Amino acid sequence: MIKKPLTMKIKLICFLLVILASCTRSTEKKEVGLISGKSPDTEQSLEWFREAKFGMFIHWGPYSRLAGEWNGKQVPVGKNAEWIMKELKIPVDEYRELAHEFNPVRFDAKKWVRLAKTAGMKYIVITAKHHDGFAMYKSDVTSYDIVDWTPFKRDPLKELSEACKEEGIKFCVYYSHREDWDHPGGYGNNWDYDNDWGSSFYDKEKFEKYLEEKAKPQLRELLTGYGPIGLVWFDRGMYNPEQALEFIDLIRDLQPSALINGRVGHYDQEFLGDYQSMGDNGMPPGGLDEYWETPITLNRTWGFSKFDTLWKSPEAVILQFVAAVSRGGNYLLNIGPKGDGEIPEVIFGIFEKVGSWVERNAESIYGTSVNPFGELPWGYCTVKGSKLYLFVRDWPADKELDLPGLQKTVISASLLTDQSVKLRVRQAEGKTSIELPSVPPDQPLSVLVLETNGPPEVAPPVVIQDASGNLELNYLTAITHGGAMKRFNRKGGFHISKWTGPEDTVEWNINVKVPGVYKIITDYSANRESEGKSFELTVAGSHIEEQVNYTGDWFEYYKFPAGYVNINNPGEYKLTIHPKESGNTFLMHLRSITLEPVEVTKKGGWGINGTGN
Ligand code: JFZ
Repeated sequence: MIKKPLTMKIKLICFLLVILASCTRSTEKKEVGLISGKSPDTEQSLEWFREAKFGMFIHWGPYSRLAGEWNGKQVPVGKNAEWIMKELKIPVDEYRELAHEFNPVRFDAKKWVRLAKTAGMKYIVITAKHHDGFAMYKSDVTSYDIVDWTPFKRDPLKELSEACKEEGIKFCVYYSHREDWDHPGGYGNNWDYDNDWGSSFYDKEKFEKYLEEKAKPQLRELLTGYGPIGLVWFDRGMYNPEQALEFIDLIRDLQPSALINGRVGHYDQEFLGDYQSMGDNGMPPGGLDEYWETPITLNRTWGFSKFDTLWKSPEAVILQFVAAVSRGGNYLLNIGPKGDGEIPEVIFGIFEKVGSWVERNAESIYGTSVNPFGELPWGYCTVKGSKLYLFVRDWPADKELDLPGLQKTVISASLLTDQSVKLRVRQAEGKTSIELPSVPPDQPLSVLVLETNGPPEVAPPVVIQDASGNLELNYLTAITHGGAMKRFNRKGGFHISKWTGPEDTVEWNINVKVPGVYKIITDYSANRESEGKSFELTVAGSHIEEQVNYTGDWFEYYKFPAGYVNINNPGEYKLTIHPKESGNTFLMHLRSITLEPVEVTKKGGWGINGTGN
């Protein structure tokens, strides 16, 4: 037997160890990964994202030259012009011919990046490959890319990444990893190929061939050829979490600090990635505990359409942007450049006006945290350190602005855009009111800055009975502790979850005007792993222990009675709920708890849960 030199042996052992480690890491991650796919770098990377708040989304490709029309047929306004190949069932060969003529000679990367800066945007997400399968960069994986397939012969992603670097803008890429209407193994083309697959039915061999020979190699090209990537924006996520994790692993290995959006996995499942992605033009009704981003169209399409001129006004953009920031998220505003590389003129006007408002109010936007007051009737709020920024949309006729529940002393108050204008503040019995000038100094939002004696604290919300005497407890008024979180899911909507142990508690303050017996109804969803887990609910001296019912799947919600409570006296009470034991699966996805008054006819020796208070 040939004696192998020592180094060879060591190399072999090391190689085997690496393989072993990656297997265990991935299985271990798979275990945990199925919960989040997050990496240690995520929190750090989320810092720039949380600071940035405002990004430019760019949908640009061969569909931009068609501008919503093909062969005299139009993509209906309101439908996505970038979907023209599928909307009008353009055969692959014909679409490929059309792509041959894509030649955006008026493309100017610096001009695009400067437009983003004008508006106050801090990152740019460009479609490297959309559902049509065409690569908007020089790809060696296929010749179906802008350099090899068109007369343009330039790499717009290279030029954009360099322009972003020069201007200090984060360069990010969009990649349609599941949907590809050009590749015979991609999802979605049911007019050339029978690939209109779903979550359960798909041609595994064909799809995995597409993943191995196109999607993954192209993502590798983007992660190794365009410098630091701020984030990867996946879309129409993988139905199979394992496959989604393979894309996450690729990014963690090649660019560990690159963020991954919440559409790497499918939006109807437990979300993977580093932050939650709202549905298109989605806006949560209140603050979330998990960081999120919403993609927004400037008109009603992502790709350029010559038929869609329903542009948002600068005021509408500013209001929506501030609503997103005050609810703890980022605002990713889209542009659809034309096929010649020019950006529709109207967009410059909108971005200029948005940008001048953002510039004069920048302190109240970048790096701020979520509004602590819950939704405000007159506008929005953000926080930074011991400063509160109040965005007044509806200027009070009596020039008095009420701020409910502030539990810190206001040291100073002024207009943000003219801090020489000091505002008088009265604080009594938990109420804070600010005396305003007669006319609003700014439009569509005037910003006030209040300095408090330390980071602002706010009295927790109190839920009052509705017209039918019910007390509706949901995520908007919940106070979460430990790992319990207010979350969103496209299928599951707004709910509370991520609680795995007794320290992960949720509580509500309730004000009961009508004493009596109340039925407690919990509305939640739970998968097999959570079935039978115990939770404890306490209110008005009643202590209830219940077991979780299996509801079929996460986001399949059902209402379950959890017992009765007898509230003898009107007043404020605290209702708390938490898992009884520790575990590593979520207790449930709780949508709401309702306390419903129950008509009871009293008989001798009567009592509920053996308590009466
Ligand atoms: C997808 C794409 O199909 C579309 O072309 C565009 O790129 C957009 C940003 O994303 O469309 C979606 C994705 C998700 C939802 C709706 C449309 N959603 O979650 O409701």
